[in-house]
Amino acid sequence: ASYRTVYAFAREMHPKTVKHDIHYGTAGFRTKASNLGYIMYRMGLLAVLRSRYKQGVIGIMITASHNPECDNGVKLIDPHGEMMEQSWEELATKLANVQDDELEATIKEIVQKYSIDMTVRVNILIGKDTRPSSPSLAKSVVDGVLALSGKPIDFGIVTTPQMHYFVKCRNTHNEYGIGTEEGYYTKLVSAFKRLRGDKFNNKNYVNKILYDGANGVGARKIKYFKERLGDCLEIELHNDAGIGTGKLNHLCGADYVKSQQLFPTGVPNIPNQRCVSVDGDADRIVYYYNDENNKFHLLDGDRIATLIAEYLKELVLACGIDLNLGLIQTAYANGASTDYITKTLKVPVACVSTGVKHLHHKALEYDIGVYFEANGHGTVIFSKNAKDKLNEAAKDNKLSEEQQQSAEKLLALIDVINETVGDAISDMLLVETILNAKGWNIQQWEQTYTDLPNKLLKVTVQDRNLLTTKDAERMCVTPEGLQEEIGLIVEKYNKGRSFVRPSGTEDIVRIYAEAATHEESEKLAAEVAQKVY
Ligand code: 16G
Ligand code: ZN
Repeated sequence: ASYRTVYAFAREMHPKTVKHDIHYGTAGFRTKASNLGYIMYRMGLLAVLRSRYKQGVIGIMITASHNPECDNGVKLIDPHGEMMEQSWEELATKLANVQDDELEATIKEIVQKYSIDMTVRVNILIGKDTRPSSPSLAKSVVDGVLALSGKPIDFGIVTTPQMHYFVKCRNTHNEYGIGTEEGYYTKLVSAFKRLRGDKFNNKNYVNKILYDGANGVGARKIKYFKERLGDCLEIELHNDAGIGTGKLNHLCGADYVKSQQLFPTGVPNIPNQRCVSVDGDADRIVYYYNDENNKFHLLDGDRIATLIAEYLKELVLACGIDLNLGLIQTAYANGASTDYITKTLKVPVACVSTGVKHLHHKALEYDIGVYFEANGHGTVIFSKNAKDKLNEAAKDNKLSEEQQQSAEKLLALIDVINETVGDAISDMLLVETILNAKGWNIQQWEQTYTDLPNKLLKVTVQDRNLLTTKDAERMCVTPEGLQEEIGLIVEKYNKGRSFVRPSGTEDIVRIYAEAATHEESEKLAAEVAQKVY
């Protein structure tokens, strides 16, 4: 009987309005909000199926991250708090694109294929960002969940990483943390305070930061942290415009700052002042400052990753436990950062394809896996082995006091970190902890290595899928001959490196180039772009 409801609901309230197919891409479905009603409804249906199949709580996040305010999107979160498994992305695409009257048959197919017991009672957690379109899209999701007799639990406006955290907590019976907003703030803030102790300032480190909330959910949620952090860390909030002002991500936020390499609007320009920007759903963060000559300096995901990896390596050495630490990057990582990590820090680096799920997956292979995309999305994950060993070490009186304390510090760091996915605010607390521990200002952090100048271009092509790549997107396979041509161009440049890949989120091809000087990197990118047309 519930299948009938599915169709009736679809026909009457959430009819398919878009003719062409849309795909569950790197970050779920993402397009103009006005085209998403039926997609949301169908993702509500899919979440119930996935939840019954996995016998666990599934999350749905409604957001289009750094995209303009008129866009929206949706992605599903698996029980471990990770992004939905890849094999089900195809099901999502299929379910999204069938006609209304094919919905019931498609659901039956999935139920049969995966032997899903449709009598299991399931909870679906729903969260949304601050976009004006989000409330009505959330209602469509709820209808989908109800149509298959699932129980929707609405978390209201939350960040993407909060949603991932809630899902993980609910599936681990609150062992990972309490699965509420309050539980989240308490976990992160108390660990942060434990690490900071009473030394709020240390040598060149000053405990004040300017925070660009991108006029989105990151601005809202940082207030809960401010209240709880008190004098321990002064966060000066900027870009906190209300819902529907059209200012979300506009000339501000992490994506703007990183891709334009510009200081955001709405943040006061104070020379040498440490600043951060988060993106529209607060899963990305970048650091930056303007110097006394008003020159802009960006410290992106690569910088954050190296800072974290270096500090974790020191602590692991200090506690004398044998844990393997690795860093995961994508082809977009600045060559200078990769050099610094492998040669100076002597931490092994792996390179994987763009997209958080690829990085996360690879990071699971280490006891401590640090992963970051250059754009500022990343986190650290710790294996069960690492956690067990650290817990033992912290209590082991045969170890020296220094060893025990290092183990304790690592355990507190684990609690500051949102292991489920990149989390802008958690990452910020982690970076602030490390800078405080080292007594560093942002300039000292920047001095660890010098970025190679780089340029990112995009070109529109007839069919971006004609371009295929291998070796973590660093080489192209088709069109035939293109890789050789790129190779010949790159050779001409001092410290040149360039690659091209089809975007997973836009109908374009992206070109990345780096070289010894700014001019050369621009010229290299332009030359390669010529070959892609
Ligand atoms: C998505 C990915 C992000 C990646 C970006 C690349 C997630 C949650 N987000 O936003 O990691 O950097 O796509 O976009 O996986 P592109 O394919 O258009 O270059
Ligand atoms: Zn985001």
